[in-house]
Amino acid sequence: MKDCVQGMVAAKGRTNGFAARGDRAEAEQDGFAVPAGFLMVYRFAVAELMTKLRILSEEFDFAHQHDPIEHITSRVKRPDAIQQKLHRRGLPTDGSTMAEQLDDIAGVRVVCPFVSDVYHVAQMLTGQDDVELLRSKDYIASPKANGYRSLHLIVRIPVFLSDRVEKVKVEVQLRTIAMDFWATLEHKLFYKYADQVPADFAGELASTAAVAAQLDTRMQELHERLR
Ligand code: 0O2
Repeated sequence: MKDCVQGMVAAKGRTNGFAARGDRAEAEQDGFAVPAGFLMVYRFAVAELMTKLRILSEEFDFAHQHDPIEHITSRVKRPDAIQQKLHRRGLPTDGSTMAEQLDDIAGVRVVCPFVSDVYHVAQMLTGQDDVELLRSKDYIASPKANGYRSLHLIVRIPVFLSDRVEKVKVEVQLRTIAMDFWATLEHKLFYKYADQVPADFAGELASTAAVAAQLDTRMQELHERLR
């Protein structure tokens, strides 16, 4: 596994992690009140999940001479993105609404070599006693109309603080290198259209996703023949 612990939003100039600036500064951004300390537990949850995934990666590689994880990235949603999402859904912007209604404040993206690895990593992760699977969406079995494929899990894990345990939700996106390649470029190409892909592009886009899916199938076959 390549240790690629950078924010999914790094391209926008921010990195994730235990940043020197605290939650107080985040709370003040754009006048939007994310309660002080609110995002901290999400950073801890991401750190815990990253550790779990690194252990699975290294130990599986040791035991089976195959690393099921190519790389992992993570991010904690920025206050302005949290605010936009709440506004879009017409929800109040208090801390408990944020925690209850938003599943992706903490996000971890796991990129795997083969499709079989995606399901295997998901199974190993959700099989752990302290990982509660709340929801899953399998966009590999049922791709989105634009061709997007990935396995999305919403999990809840305990974060042990000085005086309490908090159960924190994390969105885990698992995908292959080919799926990640497609999703990254699709996001870049159509970002300015804010998800409204021009009609004449839709078919073209879906067919590029089909090419990526074919690559995955052929690579999976080669992987199985060599085992
Ligand atoms: P970001 O910046 O990546 O966080 P939600 O929008 O999460 O409340 P929904 O629609 O059920 O609810 O979410 P879903 O379908 O599980 O997808 C959420 C995330 O998946 C997105 O997060 C993207 O990261 C990714 N995703 C979903 N569909 C597409 C797609 O068509 N193309 C690409 N490139 N990524 C996709 P955000 O919040 O949009 O952005």
